[in-house]
Amino acid sequence: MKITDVEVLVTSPGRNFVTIRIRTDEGVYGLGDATLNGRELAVASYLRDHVAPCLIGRNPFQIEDIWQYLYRGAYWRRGPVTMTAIGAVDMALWDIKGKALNVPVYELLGGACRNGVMVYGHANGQSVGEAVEAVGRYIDMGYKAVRVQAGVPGLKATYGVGRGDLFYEPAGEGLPSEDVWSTEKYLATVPELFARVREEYGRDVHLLHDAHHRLTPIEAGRLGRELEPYSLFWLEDAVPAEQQEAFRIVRQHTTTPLAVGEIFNTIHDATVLLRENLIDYLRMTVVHGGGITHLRTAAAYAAVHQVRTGCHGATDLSPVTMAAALHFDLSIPNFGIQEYMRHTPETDEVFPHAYTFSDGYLHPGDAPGLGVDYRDDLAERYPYKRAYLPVSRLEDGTMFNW
Ligand code: GCO
Ligand code: MG
Repeated sequence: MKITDVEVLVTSPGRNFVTIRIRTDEGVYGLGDATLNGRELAVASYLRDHVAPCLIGRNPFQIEDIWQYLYRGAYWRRGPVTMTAIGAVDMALWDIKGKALNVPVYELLGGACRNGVMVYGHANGQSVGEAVEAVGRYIDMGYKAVRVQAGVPGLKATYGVGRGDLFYEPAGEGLPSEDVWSTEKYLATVPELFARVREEYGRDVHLLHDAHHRLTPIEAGRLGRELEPYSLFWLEDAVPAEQQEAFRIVRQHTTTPLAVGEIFNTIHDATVLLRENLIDYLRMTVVHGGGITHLRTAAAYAAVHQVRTGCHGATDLSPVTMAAALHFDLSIPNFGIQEYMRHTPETDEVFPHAYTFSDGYLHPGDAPGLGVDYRDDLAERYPYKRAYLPVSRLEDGTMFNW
């Protein structure tokens, strides 16, 4: 089998997505997600201009060799653009192999280790009261785990508080909007939020929270300690993710489990964290972490240190990534949880998929390959629209972390 064509497809059914479609001389094709929120066209160009020409004529079954060729062969290693591009190619190759051999990808990865993949949904509200009510709606839908975020009094917009119930989408059309942030105001709200949620729904449901890289190590340690009575499943991105050593301080001050890694691109971003047991969950994803091939390396390294996975699964990761993540999650021994932010109906129509949700669990389905398709006829109706994530400033105007 030989690769004959590599297409890079850009569509915006509710938000921008970049997809790679690799075709072969035997008619089988594979799909990969190449979406990097707010920097989509950089990855599209990397693939179209630099990667696609090198793939033509190669044997798509040589997944590992092609991964090494793209990673080592670029000389310029790592980084979100490069690793997203490699991740997209890798996903498409696993898809091709599964389809050609007529098996779902999880069978190629060693087979199912569990019946389904526990996911967490996103409950949020402008106020603590609204957020508490939203948690109830997720529990009613069958979710076993819920992330909870609430607006902060005195701040106009807060990370994690969305425009809709199921489709939280922070990116906005046009140039970046600017949010205002106050750590003091935020820290004053969060413990009350979780006290109220536990009071209302008891201790059966898993609760998660995302601090989105905004705290100093000592602030994070304090928040973690204040949240201990509410037994969180995890506190995510407590401090900026690139500061691996900062987690030593957080860890000294709290037993609240810690998760990080949605912005990591390779295992080299997490070696200190894993070696020193500074985290409990690694959130690297298939799309931004170099594909299924590299995520297997990362998960194996994590398993050695009793760290479990909790792959990123926001709406800016397309259904192709969601499917790839589910095949991966089903097959590894140290799976923890999978994030599941539902896509809009327009997105789901452009990417028909075999995965299904039932009683708090997702299953990738048994279609050959990844089990996702791409409807060109629908995708063409939604041209690319420039869109960015917001940026954040402190109340005095100082640039901060969004
Ligand atoms: C999460 C993430 C997202 C990111 C988004 C950026 O935990 O799901 O933090 O909300 O902000 O994916 O593109
Ligand atoms: Mg996050």
